[in-house]
Amino acid sequence: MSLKIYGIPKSRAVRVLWMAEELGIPYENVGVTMADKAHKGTAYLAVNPNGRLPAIDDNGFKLSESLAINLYLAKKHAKLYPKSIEDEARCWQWSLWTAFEIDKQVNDWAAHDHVLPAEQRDPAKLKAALDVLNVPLGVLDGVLAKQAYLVTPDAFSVADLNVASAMYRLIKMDFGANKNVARWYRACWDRPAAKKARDLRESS
Ligand SMILES: N[C@@H](CCC(=O)N[C@@H](CS)C(=O)NCC(=O)O)C(=O)O
Repeated sequence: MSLKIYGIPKSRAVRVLWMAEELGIPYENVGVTMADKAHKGTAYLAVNPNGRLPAIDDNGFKLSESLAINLYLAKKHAKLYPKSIEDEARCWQWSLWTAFEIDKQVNDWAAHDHVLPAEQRDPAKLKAALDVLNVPLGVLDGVLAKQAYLVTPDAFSVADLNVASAMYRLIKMDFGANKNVARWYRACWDRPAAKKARDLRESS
């Protein structure tokens, strides 16, 4: 198998699994976990010296950072990747935006909504996390009020995949006034490849 995707589907590897499913390429999911500290073991550190999931080994080419991996795979297989340099830059913009504006914020909210054991959840921290998260969600809503998808106005691209996949833990969120986010989020996660990735995650 030429493409190895490291990381159990319950990790951020779900983002890359979604991409691989969209591309319809063969891959092997190497189920490195955090539970047994395999992500800090010598074998995995040779793939990703940061000791974080996911990473890939594509025929000897090793890469980490889920969003960068997806940009690489989409460009390599010429699918979900724009043709113009401007749209390519917009895909980078949305991917960096995801890393800085959404990734931590989603996890902070999810921790106190459903991830932490019930007795450790704090309603005050949940509200504070929502207040922070609502700022980028409002920005996203404004963009999606004008177009169906983030970069190519009427077509799903790697930009949508990177943003929506990083929002996995909002899957049960009521987006409230952010109705354009709600519509776009459903459209992204209703894709067959997204459902496959979600199944892999939820059945593992
Ligand atoms: N920015 C990285 C974040 C990777 C990351 O933090 N992954 C988590 C699992 S979802 C991890 O490996 N945590 C273990 C650790 O930080 O030691 C990416 O998007 O790939």
